[in-house]
Parts: sequence; C-alpha cells; structure tokens
Amino acid sequence: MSERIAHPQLLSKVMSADEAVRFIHAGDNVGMSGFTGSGHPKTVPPALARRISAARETGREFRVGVWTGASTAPELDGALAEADGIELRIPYQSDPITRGRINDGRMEYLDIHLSHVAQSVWQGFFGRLDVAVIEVVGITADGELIPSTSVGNNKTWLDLADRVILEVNESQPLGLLGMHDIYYGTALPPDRRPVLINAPGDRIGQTTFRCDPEKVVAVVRTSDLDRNTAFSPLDDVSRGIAGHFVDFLQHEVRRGRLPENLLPLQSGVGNVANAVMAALGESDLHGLTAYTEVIQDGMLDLIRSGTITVASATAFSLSPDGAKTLLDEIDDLRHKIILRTQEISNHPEVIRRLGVIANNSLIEADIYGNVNSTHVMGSRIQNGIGGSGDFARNGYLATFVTPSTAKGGALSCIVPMVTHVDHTEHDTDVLITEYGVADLRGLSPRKRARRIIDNCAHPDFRPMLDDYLERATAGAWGRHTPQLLGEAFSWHERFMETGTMRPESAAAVSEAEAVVTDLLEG
Ligand code: 0RQ
Repeated sequence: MSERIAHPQLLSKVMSADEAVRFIHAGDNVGMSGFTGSGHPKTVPPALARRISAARETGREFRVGVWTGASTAPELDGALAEADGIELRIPYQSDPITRGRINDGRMEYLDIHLSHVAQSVWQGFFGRLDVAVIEVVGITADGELIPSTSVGNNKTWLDLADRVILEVNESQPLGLLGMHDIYYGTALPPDRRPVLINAPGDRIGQTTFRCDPEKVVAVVRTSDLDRNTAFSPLDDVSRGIAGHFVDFLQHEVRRGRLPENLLPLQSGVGNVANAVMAALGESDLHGLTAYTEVIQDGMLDLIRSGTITVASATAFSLSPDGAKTLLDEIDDLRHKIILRTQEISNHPEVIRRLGVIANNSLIEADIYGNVNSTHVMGSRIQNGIGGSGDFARNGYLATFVTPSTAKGGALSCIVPMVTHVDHTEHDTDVLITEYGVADLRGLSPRKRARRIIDNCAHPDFRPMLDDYLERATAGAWGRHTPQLLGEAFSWHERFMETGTMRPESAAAVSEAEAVVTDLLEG
C-alpha cells in the first residue's frame, strides 16, 4: 500500500490529471482548494485548461465556475483565465491574468468576505457544487484526508460536491498531520450554536477531513511545490510603517489599554504586513498570540523565536526559505500552529470574543477614515476584500497600514473621498503610514480629518488636503462630514487624465501638450 494513499478503494482510483478532468463538464461549478498560493491543486487545473482550449478549438464553449478559499497561483487562476475558462470566480484572487479578464469585463467576479463564503454556498446562493478538486497530503486507511498547507473552504467543498477529485501531493510534509482543526459543528440559522474558541490555541474539531469514498472519482498524484514568492527586502517606508505600528502598541500597553502580551494579532497579506512582523520581533514584546488568516515568513519567524507562542490561521503563505523552514521544523511547529477552516479562522463571533488586533493594508483612505482595499480609481479590481472586513469590523482594534503615496509618488493614498468603500469610517480605529499614526478613536469627523492629514498624509499632498478641508468646512452643504461633491474625485480624474494627482505636474503636462500642439500646428 502506498504510504500516502492507505485506502485500497481510493488507491484504485489513481489516474493522470488529463484523465481526471473528464469528470469536469462545461458549466460545472468547481470548488478548488487553495489559499494565498498554498495548498492548491497543481496538476488538475492546467489539465482542465487544456481540455477547455481543446473544446474551444472544436467550436464548443467550455467554462466553469471556480470557487476557492482565496488567491491561488498561475497554474490554477492563471491557466484557467488564460484559457478563458472561468465564468464566475469567487471569492478572492490576485492573479494578473484573472485581474485583466475581470477588468476587461470578460469574467464575472464576486468579491466576498472570506468568512461568508461557506454559509453563502450552503444557503445555495451560487447554485450546486458539481466537483471538488482538493490537494491533500495523504489519505488514511479509513479514507479520511490529511489536509495540506491551507484549509480554506475545503471542508465545505468536500461536504457539498457531487464528485471529488483528490490531488495527493507528496512534496507536502506528512508531518502536517495533527496541525489542523477541522470543525464539523457549523450549521445555518436557526440551528447555530456558539463556536467555543476562547483562546487562539483552543481546538474544537478533528485533524482530518471526512469524505465519502463513493464520491471520489479520481485520485491524482503530484509533487509540485506551493507557489512561493520571496518577500521584497524591507525598505525605509515599510520599516517606518512597521515601527509606528509597534510604537503604537507599546504606547497602548503603557496607557493600560492593552495587556502586556497584547491581544491576539491578525496580520494581512503583503510586504508591509511582513515588515510589521519583523518589527515586532525586534521589540521587547513577548508571549504574543495570533488569531489570523495567513501565516507569512515574518510570523513564522516570531513563532520560531517564541515571541508568538501560538498562532491560529487558515493557510501559510511562505517564501521558498519559509517553506523549507516549515518542512525542516514541522515536528516542533505542529504544536504551535493551528490551521482551521476559513469560516472559523475568520469567524466574527470568535474575533469579537478574543478581541483581535486587526492589521491590514489598503489602496486608499479618505480624510474621514473610510478605506478602499480593493478598487483602483473606483472601478478596477486589484485583489479583493479577503478577510480584512471580517477582522476590521469585529476586532478590538482595527488598524490599517499603507505607504502615504503610490506609483512612485504620483498618487496620494490619503484622498478627499475614497472611490470605493470596503471599510467605513466606523470600522477604522487607527491609520498608519510612514509619517505617523492617526488614532481616530473618540474623534468626530472633522477632528479625524485633521489628524489623518497632519499625521499620515505625505507632506507634498498635505497643503492640497488642508486647502480642501478648509474650503469644504466653509462651504459644504453640511458641516458634519464636509465634502465638496463636485471636487471630491477631482484628484482621481487628474490622475486618469495626466498620470499624476499632483496639480503642478498636471499643469506641466498640459503646458507640454500645448507646446506640442503649437509645434504641430506650425
Ligand atoms: O500595483 O503592482 O501594479 O504597482 O496596488 O500595492 O503597495 O505593492 O501593496 O502588495 O501590500 O497590496 C491593499 C492591494 C495592498 C492588498 C493591497 C497599487 C500599487 C500596486 C499593490 P502595481 P503594494 P500590497 C487578509 C487581508 C485586501 C485584502 C486584505 C490587498 C498594488 O493588501 O489586496 O486586506 N488587500 N486581506 O501600485 C492606485 C492607490 C494605490 C495603488 C497601491 N492609492 N491607487 N494604485 N496601489 N495604492 C489576507 C487575505 O484576505 C487573503
């Protein structure tokens, strides 16, 4: 018997990925594993993309609905988007080809709070789930499945799908067995019961997935690695942001508003989040815990050094070095990390009870504290809301971090009015840039605006923001949250027209254009 596939009936279903995708039909909804580049199926999605392209060559349309935990990798999102094979994508993506298709209007995309996905699918809002394609580390003798480096929505996909395709990945460490906590107590209202997690390390489920072997139509072997991209080296801006975040937490401890070992931390995705973890490692804070969604390298290091004693998440998102460390130290790390289904890792009830300190990045924030995490210029999706709303809305402290400018300084990330709202002013407690911290708690809108401009905006854009706030306060229709509606988006319009929000450069561009026109006209 294979070490990885100990169930005889399932061993008899081993086949190639190209054979397995015969069980996926045009129009199917396919629930795949995968969360921030980890634990996604590696060989079935490219085989499905080939099948889709071959069907199209014979004049047959072939598209499927693709549901996952969160973002995946080029061989899943990238390959299927390239083949124009995705009809509707839920709930989070970060793939450039997929993003392009969505923004061209060729792919439907529904951006959903990650804690809401499973319940929406159980409620039937997205129709029937035809097929589940799930990466696992192994199959036990009694047919239970050993989860991989992400859990995401796999339990729901396995429970609800008519047919199941398993990818057994032999490059993932078998030592992962015992790290997961798969909870089988969820229900739809009115049958819900409390989710009894009182501390990040509490276990309420089992270490494996249940799966009816009769539903398994194919088992595919693979040994391809997770998508591991290296994090950028820390620059002055991310170091500055991270330093302010840690100073702020220490200040809260000194004021007696946070306990010495803080409250459980949630850390978002990307380089700034990683830098924040590095800064925590250099501080004298210790005995910390995490109740988060993703474990990146920075958090892994804090767990290894003992700064974080226990971390709960739904997935890893590691660099090649981080992945190697996980592999090498799995026997130790297994006792300090718990991977849960994403409806539990991001559960509003648990986040509220534990008093999580949420820390997420953003695209732009406005002077009143409304946050846009998802849309560039109000209409182009970047990635998605992911779990940021689950944590910001329900946490004890909702902090957002961002560089003060983007696109080489052409854009201010602090604007008069955000062009899309993911987190309202009511959900934003603290805003941090490389220039400082705006603690917005207890402040009315005009005071919030003053503090955000003074503490967080880039000095080049401060005079423009001051001027806007002054004129809005004097002339807006209402003075509670003063806005000049005809002007609030003019910065964005200027960027779309000239490539910068800076008026002097815009003027320079128009001048240059005028010179060119003059020259052309003779
Ligand atoms: O675009 O790569 O084309 O230059 O946005 O920005 O600075 O590289 O930052 O990778 O940390 O991403 C909010 C997108 C930040 C991410 C966001 C452009 C910028 C660049 C990326 P280019 P950076 P990051 C839990 C938490 C939502 C989900 C979330 C995200 C690109 O953190 O998706 O929080 N968050 N989940 O140039 C126009 C601006 C801009 C801008 C940045 N003001 N205007 N473009 N960019 N600011 C984890 C999960 O839920 C899975």
